[in-house]
Amino acid sequence: NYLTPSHDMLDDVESGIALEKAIANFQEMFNLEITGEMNEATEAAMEMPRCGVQDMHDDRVSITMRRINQLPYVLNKYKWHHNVITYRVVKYTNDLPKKFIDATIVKALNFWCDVTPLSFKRVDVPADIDIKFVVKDHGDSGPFDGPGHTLAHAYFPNDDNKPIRGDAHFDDDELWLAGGRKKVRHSYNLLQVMTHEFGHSLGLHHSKSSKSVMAPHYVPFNPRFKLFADDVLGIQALYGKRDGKTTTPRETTERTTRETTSERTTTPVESSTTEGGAFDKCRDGKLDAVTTGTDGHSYGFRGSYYFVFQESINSAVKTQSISSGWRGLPNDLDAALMWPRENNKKARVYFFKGSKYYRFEGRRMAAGYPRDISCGFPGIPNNIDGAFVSKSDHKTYFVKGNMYYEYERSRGLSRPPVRKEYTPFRHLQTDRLDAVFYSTQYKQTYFFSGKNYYRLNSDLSANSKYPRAIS
Ligand SMILES: [Ca+2]
Ligand SMILES: [Ca+2]
Ligand SMILES: [Ca+2]
Ligand SMILES: [Zn+2]
Ligand SMILES: [Zn+2]
Repeated sequence: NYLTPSHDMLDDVESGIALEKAIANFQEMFNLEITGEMNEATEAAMEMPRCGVQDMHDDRVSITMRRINQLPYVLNKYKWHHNVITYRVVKYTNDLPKKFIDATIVKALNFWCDVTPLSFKRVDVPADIDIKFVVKDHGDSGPFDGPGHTLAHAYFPNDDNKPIRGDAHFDDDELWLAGGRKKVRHSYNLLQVMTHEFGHSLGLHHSKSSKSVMAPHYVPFNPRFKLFADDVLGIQALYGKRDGKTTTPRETTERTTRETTSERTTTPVESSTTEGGAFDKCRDGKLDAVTTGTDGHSYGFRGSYYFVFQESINSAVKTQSISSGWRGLPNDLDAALMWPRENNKKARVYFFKGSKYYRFEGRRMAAGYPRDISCGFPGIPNNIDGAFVSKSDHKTYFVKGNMYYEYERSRGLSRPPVRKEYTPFRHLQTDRLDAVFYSTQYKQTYFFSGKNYYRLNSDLSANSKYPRAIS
């Protein structure tokens, strides 16, 4: 039984020797002095808010793995044998808006997705990982305990095929927070606890490393929360790496910090422009990507250059190299997308190329990028043509060939992809897009194809004044 909280287990142990051994195990797990007897430090450690999955287990396989590796992570005997893991939200908490909880689940799963070949798909039927917020007795063998102490628990993948395997339960007697600055008793950061529980859902036991996400105790809110090297090694020991990538989160941070320190932000307005040759290249060819920037300007990208649209869509000047204006961004982009400010989320620009995407806030690339589209935008294919937020229904659309992927920022793909004729843009006079964007500057959605660009009337009917040529 994986679910018995350790203190209950201790109560149940009848033999004095077994109790001593259990206490010694607990002390080892928490890096306490190993005495085999209860003392103040041990008691305090047992009372701290924590995960309800038990630390001590006699799983021979995992113990052996740990000895061989000499590492703090501990693996379950079983793992999932498919790479697309499904999840479902069975019951929400009222502590946070549903949209925020949805987005937090995606974010927590993405930590594991980023470093493994796994991807995660939301479904509305019983899933690998069924997620619910519940109180006290909730139908399994691990009733919750009211505010504090046990915060959540999850079930390991198992070979018994029982539907509960993989499921993650959260104690709704806790107050779940988006951040962690509120000084309310028994309030905990949801992202951190979810990431930990999903680690169990995928087959990780508690880690002995206190810095690990898989450490059994709740760690106070950390705005820079992410997987620790030990978590990455643990999950990769089960599932392998993503694309044979060897980057650990720690290496990524160091590299990004260095880049950020030496960064000299260049804005198109301040710096000198390269007109002539480079500009001509933009005039006679198709665009790779267009987007509104977080500054409200309209940007176009082609090959190794970008430019800023001026007073109208066909007067683009101030051409510059992508490497000078958007540090870290590759040439020959597939698409770009701006998600505007929403609730407490900042406006962000996303760039797409091949299987990767890049997130920018202003002109600065966020740490840890590029990431895989299959993690950050589950259900969206690689090598897309364009992406935009539709002004008419406020939905995000990804376009590849004649297929449109309707996407919700917090939940992901909202329905299977459809051909253009089944979308609100069916009157668009082209089936092949190079780039598309909603310009906050011109308050219009523009579709680019070859040397032409299009727009629809406000009721989305065909506009006979288009196409026009990109000048
Ligand atoms: Ca399940
Ligand atoms: Ca509790
Ligand atoms: Ca494109
Ligand atoms: Zn746990
Ligand atoms: Zn439960």
